[in-house]
Amino acid sequence: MPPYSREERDRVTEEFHKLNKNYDDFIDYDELKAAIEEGRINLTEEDINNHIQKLDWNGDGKISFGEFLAAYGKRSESNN
Ligand SMILES: [Ca+2]
Ligand SMILES: [Ca+2]
Repeated sequence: MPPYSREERDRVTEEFHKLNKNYDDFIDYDELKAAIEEGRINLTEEDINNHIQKLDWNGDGKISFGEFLAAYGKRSESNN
């Protein structure tokens, strides 16, 4: 588990809750699609499946908070 500062974790949590409209602890296809339609994330509808596949480590078709957090960790590592 990569070390996250409290601020980073708070930011990821906030980001996750913005996308997770129904508070079921997962981000799914429909929620990503809604976020795109509202202009909150910078993806095309065609990107959604690719994006989910990349983030969805356990293959249940949804992005859990752990998977979301891991994706953020990878992103900040590649910036270093
Ligand atoms: Ca959800
Ligand atoms: Ca998953």
